[in-house]
Amino acid sequence: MLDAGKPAFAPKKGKSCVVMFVGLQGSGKTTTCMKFAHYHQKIGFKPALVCADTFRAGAFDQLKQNATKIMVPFYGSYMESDPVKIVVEGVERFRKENCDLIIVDTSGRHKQEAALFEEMRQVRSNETRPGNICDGW
Ligand SMILES: Nc1nc2c(ncn2[C@@H]2O[C@H](COP(=O)(O)OP(=O)(O)O)[C@@H](O)[C@H]2O)c(=O)[nH]1
Ligand SMILES: [Mg+2]
Repeated sequence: MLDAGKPAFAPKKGKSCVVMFVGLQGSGKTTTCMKFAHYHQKIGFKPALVCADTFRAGAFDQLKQNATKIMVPFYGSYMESDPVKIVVEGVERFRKENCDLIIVDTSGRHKQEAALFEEMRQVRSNETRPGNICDGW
């Protein structure tokens, strides 16, 4: 998405596109997810937000409050600790609702941890399948 050597990534209206935000804790993922959702909503997309941060306390509340403010539908759980499960359920739900930009907010860590990379790989591999036409993953 941010590779200057490639054409700029752009989701396509009416197609089911999933974008996953990955980064260290506090790097601005959740805030940027909101800006990304809000911007695309204003130009005619139907965005949705999935909270796959089950690591940091308050992460779902943060997403929920901000998503409510910009009036974008969201999915998450206070009980479920497996981010993969939440993403599979959330993406499935929003695909059914014809959302064309499904934004997945993931958890961060204080430094690059092997466990975090593994979690991101699992979240990603569960959602890269036919029907996901964007290669923004
Ligand atoms: N100044 C500034 N602060 C930001 C920006 N984006 C996020 N923040 C702040 O950085 C902190 C962490 O942001 P958050 O989106 O929760 O990061 P996350 O842990 O990666 O999801 C919060 O206090 C945000 O308000 C930005 O573009 N500029
Ligand atoms: Mg966050």
